[in-house]
Amino acid sequence: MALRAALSLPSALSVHKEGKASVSFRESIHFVSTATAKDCRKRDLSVGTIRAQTATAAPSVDEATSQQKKTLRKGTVIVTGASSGLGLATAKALADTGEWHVIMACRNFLKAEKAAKSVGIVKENYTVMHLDLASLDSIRQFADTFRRSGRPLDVLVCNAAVYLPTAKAPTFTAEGFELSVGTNHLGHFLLARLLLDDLKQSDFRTKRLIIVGSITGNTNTLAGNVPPKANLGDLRGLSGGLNGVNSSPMIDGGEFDGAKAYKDSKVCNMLTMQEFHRRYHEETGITFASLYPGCIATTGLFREHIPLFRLLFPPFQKYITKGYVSEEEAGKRLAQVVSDPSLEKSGVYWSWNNNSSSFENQLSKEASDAEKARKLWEVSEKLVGLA
Ligand code: NDP
Ligand code: PMR
Repeated sequence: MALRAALSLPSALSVHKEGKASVSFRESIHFVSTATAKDCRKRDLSVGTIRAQTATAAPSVDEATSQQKKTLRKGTVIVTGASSGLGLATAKALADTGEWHVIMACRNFLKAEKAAKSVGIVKENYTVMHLDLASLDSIRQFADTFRRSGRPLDVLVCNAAVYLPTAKAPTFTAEGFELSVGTNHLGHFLLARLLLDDLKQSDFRTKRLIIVGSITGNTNTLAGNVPPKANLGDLRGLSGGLNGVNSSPMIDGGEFDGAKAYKDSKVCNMLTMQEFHRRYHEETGITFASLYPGCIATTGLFREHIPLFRLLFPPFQKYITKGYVSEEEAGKRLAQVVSDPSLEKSGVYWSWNNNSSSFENQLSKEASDAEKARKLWEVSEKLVGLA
């Protein structure tokens, strides 16, 4: 009964202490290339030139060496919100392969550095860069800083999120968007749009844009039917600027509800991935994907929830719904979506079954509504200053 109450009842209490991310990882450090980013760029350019000139001829010694070097170059992956939970576990899983350099795009620089050290990510395999998704200026600055670093971009993972289930009133981003949708959707929307050209230029073996979704935004599931349910309506609140002053802070124009705002933001994430796929996959060859990594009930996502919820949620998911997954396992799943050749298909919402094998999942009616996705895209680009 207590469990049910904690899992279903909102509370006036809110917890500001961070949930502990207890991640235990197998230490496996592989070969690490020590080439600088500039070296990578130079090499890639030369590979491109040689390829174009010798399209039908047998490979020259130079070309063979360049091709070899090209496959040896590490991929560069940006992971937003890599300072805890899923983002950190994914950064660790990717860095440990020795094949990836992870840009940890985080709002708290020091926390991210400490987190990387605490899970043992080797220094050569990551760089922390500042990114606050609740500020459009910060996002633009991040894109500039990343470009100035000289690294190519091969994969972008839009992972960061906030969840404010106990908030009684809305809070806002620097530009005055309700914080959950502003951070989880609008911030990532601008970031992904700004970095699309960089992704296009990648000549790595794979180039991907991944936006983390969730089961709770999908009303074709039991989890997605726990109230309050996601519903974007006709986007009237979003069209009005989501600012709570001359428009509602909720996408559908309704009263503020923090849990619903999060679930709505996840629907936006899944719609955005599909709209990217429709607009750009054929032209660019970029793989666009979303996923539900499983219920990672121990992460910092629940830091604002009441203590009883945080106590009971992990055993509830472990023993009752059986939807629980550890941070380490979830990190491996997202790392697969980043890197695994068998998950190259674009436009897919990935999920995993109980024996941890991936499958293409079905999205709810709303989360696969192409017309809504197009409208969401157009309204979002106006709000973030792209149109
Ligand atoms: P965490 O709270 O552990 O991680 C969220 C990350 O987002 C943190 O690194 C946090 O930074 C960062 N973040 C929050 N706001 C901003 C901002 N304004 N700018 C930059 N970074 C920000 O949660 P999870 O690991 O659980 O969540 C990761 C993703 O997984 C989310 O997209 C979530 O929706 C999704 N997901 C989670 C599930 C779960 O069961 N936990 C289930 C399904 C999907 P900081 O460390 O500074 O707070
Ligand atoms: Mg849910 C198979 C059942 C299932 C799964 C996989 C989840 C995942 N949840 C399930 C069922 C239920 N949940 C049921 C039956 C209840 C009512 C007791 C329930 C309740 C519940 C609450 C109160 N669940 C929650 C909450 C949250 O606050 C979490 C949330 O909605 O955050 C937005 C949550 C979650 N349940 C999940 C997952 C993955 C979450 C985390 C949120 C997310 O990132 O989507």
